[in-house]
Amino acid sequence: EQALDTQRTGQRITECDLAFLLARIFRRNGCSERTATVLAANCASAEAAGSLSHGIFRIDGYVSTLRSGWVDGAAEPQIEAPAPGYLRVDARNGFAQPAFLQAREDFVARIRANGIAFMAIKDSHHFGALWPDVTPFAEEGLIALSLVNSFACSIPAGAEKPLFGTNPIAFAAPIEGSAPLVFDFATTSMANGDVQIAARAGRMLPPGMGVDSNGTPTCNPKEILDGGSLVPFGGHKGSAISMMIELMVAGLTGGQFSFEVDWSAHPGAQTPRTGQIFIGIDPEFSGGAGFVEKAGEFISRLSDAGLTTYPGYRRWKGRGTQDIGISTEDYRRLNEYAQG
Ligand code: NDP
Ligand code: PYC
Repeated sequence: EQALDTQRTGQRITECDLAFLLARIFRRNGCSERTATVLAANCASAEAAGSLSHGIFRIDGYVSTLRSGWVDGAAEPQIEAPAPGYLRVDARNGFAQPAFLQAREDFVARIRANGIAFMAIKDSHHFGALWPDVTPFAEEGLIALSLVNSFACSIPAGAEKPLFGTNPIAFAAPIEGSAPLVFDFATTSMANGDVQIAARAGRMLPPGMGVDSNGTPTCNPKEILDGGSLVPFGGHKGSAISMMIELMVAGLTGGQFSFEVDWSAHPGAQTPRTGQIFIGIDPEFSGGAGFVEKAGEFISRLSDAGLTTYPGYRRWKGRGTQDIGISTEDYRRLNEYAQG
């Protein structure tokens, strides 16, 4: 309430106040308390970490999607365990993160009991960063890998039309005496969100990011968004990883491929209705020298080799320490959504 009552403009706000404001927006737009809290925390933490493609920039898209009726902000997921190491979660057209959190405790128990477990979430919408999903596993001493498919906006290497989503991959592992190793990125040359941000700012992209509607390489983000396409990162290699993500996520959840997402009956919809998978491993079962100690040794060798940082370290070092700068315009818009 404090964040709303204060007539602050173009100033700094704590991550906690931002999450509070965002949760109110989600609730106002049809989300249950649980969904609102989870999505708000995800979005505020992305903004705090400087991951702007999935921070408050996304709120317009969340709101227009919720208002379009494409997603159910109050969905109640269904969870079943067809095998001791396999959890199937049906998000029932809700957001992926609350469905995941509902099954998480059971999933962790299965990882610890079996050494490894798999979770397949289907009929879910993931519109945020993945690192908030995987990082807590590493903080609990576990290894996690998560994959998500999205909507067709990336042309497979050698193909002529978009078929893959931006298909992010996220990995987290515990490191003795240091930050968990966490990487999380789109398997396209860049995230679709960053293309939209560049288009809004009137900024050209570096070469090699995508093509226009004729398949001609372009640096103009508007041409990529308007009938054009991104390309996978790293040519045929990234394309194969993106292909694996499509197959693993749609195939193992029983959900949709990115190219099957059809939101045409819901103008304003932006959140892909697909799926998410998790593989969790308990390194306590590895035997020999402990994984976490070996990981610590590995990181110090990387440091000896001249590496000054590693994925996950920057965010871990800055956690909880900084207020977030929000422009006057963004702050006004968020408050309008929260009240309207
Ligand atoms: P980036 O290209 O920005 O890469 C981010 C990753 O690379 C992070 O793990 C980051 O670690 C690491 N990294 C970046 N620079 C360095 C460096 N110099 N040294 C070491 N590590 C580095 O990511 P994207 O733009 O592709 O994706 C951004 C976000 O978008 C992700 O969170 C992703 O989940 C999300 N996304 C979500 C989608 C969805 O369907 N929900 C679709 C596509 C993307 P660190 O954080 O420590 O800096
Ligand atoms: O930025 O590529 C992206 C994206 C797709 C779905 C959610 N984010």
